[in-house]
Order: sequence, then C-alpha cells, then structure tokens
Amino acid sequence: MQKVQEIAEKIRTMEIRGAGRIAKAAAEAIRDYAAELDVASMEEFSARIKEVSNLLISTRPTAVSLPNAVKLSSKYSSANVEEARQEIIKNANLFIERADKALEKIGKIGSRRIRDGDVIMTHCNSHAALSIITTAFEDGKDISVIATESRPRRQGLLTIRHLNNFGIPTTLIVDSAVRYYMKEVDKVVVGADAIAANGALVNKIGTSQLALAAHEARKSFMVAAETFKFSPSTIIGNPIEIEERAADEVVDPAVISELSHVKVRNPAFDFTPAEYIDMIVTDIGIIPPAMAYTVIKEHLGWELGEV
Ligand code: RUB
Repeated sequence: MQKVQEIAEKIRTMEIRGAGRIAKAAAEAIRDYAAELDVASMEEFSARIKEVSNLLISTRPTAVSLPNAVKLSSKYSSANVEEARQEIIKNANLFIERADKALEKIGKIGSRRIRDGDVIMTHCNSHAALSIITTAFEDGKDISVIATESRPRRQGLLTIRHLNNFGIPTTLIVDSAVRYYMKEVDKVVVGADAIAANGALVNKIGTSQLALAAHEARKSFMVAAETFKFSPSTIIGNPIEIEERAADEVVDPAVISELSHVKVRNPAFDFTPAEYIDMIVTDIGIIPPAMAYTVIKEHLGWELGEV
C-alpha cells in the first residue's frame, strides 16, 4: 500500500504528469500492488484492489486516461485469488504495452499530415503531440515549433527542452502571444486529457484560445490522443470535471493575503468544442471529432449498464 500511496502522491503533486504518463503509472501501481497482495480471502482481495483503484483515481480529476487505465488494468473474472492476481498483472501489462505502442502509432500517423516547411504551434507538454512533431522531424521534414510557456506550471519548458534534444528549431512564447504569432503557424498540434462523446476536447488551460485563434486564421488544429483518452461516462451525460489547483501556483500567497477583495482562480484545463477541431490523431487512425462516440463504443469495451 505504501508504494501505491507514493505513486498517488507523485501524481497529485505533478511529479508524474501528462495524461498518458499518469495512466501508465497507475497501471504499474495496480499491477505491482496485486502481485504482492497477501490476503486470506477473495472478498479481501476485491476490497483491497477497489481501495487502491479509488485512491489512484482520486489523485487528479480531469484526465480520463486515469480511470480508464485503472478500470482496464484492475479487471478480473476469476473468483480465485491467485488467478485474479494473474489476470490483473496481465491486463495492466497489456495496458502499458498498448500505451507505448499508441504513442508510436500516433507519431507515425500524425507525421504524415505534417509538410516540409511547416511551422507547428503546441501547448503545454504532451507526449502524444511531441511524438507527431519529433517523428515528422526524424522523417526528414524541415519543421519548426512555436511552444507556449503554459502558465502557471510552465510545462512549456519541458517541451522546449525535449525539442531542443532532437535539434528541432523552437521558439518559446508566453501564452498571451498565441494570437500574435498565429499568422506564422501552419498547424496547431496539442494533446488531450479527455475527449467527450460529442468530440469536445479537454486539455491544458489555454488550449481553447489556440483553437479559436487557429480557427480565425484558418489554420489546421490537430489533437493527438490515444483511444484511452476518450471518456465513456460522457455518453450517459456525466460532465468532465475541470481540476482547479491551488492559488499559490499562480501568485505568492503573501501578496494575496494583503488584498482582501481579491481571489485567485486556477483551473488546470479547458474545453475546446468539436467545431474547432479538424482532426484527432489516434492509435487507430485519424478521425473527425464526430467519431468520438464510435471510438468509445468499439475501443474501450464500454457497456451501458445501469444508468
Ligand atoms: C498536461 C496536458 C497535456 C495532456 C496530454 O497537463 O494538458 O496536454 O495531458 O499529455 P498536466 P500526453 O501537466 O496538468 O498533467 O499526450 O503526454 O498524455
């Protein structure tokens, strides 16, 4: 349990971050917990797996990859502890393998849509979006990137370091300069924390500003998302919760404590409606946002159950 608690804390504090990475970390945590779980009965086994599943899911509320990873990894059908343990180990490993392969596939598929000479704008730090950009570059395309800082946590600094390691010419801008530079951009490529059944995207706060500016300038807006970033529960009307993080990520608490009429809001994600999205690059191919429902039904093994 201690190891799971440590992973959960790392996800909560964002030492492990990015929707894909937290999903993989959760799958690994469940697998390792199940492998060592010493219980006297099947009831106890079920209860303990449920407990760690809930703990992991509670760490960050927006990225649907997290509950999807937990659900797919902790699946078992046997009523025998040893068999159920092996099922969980197998399912978690399958999920981890699927996640790694998905990133590679998204890179290969998405890079075909990148042209020689393209200027690509990206936001925050998405491993799926970066897979497309670095694959295109390694395929010999002469591309450059405009990367946003992504306040308040400045994940853009991770992105520019990653791109620099590949030797990709990159410009860092502040978030408010997005519209100013959009005229120089050919394509926007971003990642996803969740995609709803209606094709709406949930991603790092500020993503919808990139989408609006791209729409206005008639630039193409691509989303890179593994199929496990699609949200099954949106089919039955559940909204996607937007995580609100602490005010001290935005401003020094000492400053605010002096200002009795001021409060600070810090939403971590926002919604981009489907109409601003040209394509979603997934591990099963490029789809229009209108196909989100089909992806959920056919690729997440989702059943309606009790509504
Ligand atoms: C990260 C973020 C990323 C998505 C996709 O937010 O919004 O764009 O998670 O990332 P945070 P990936 O830093 O708050 O976790 O493609 O790596 O899954």
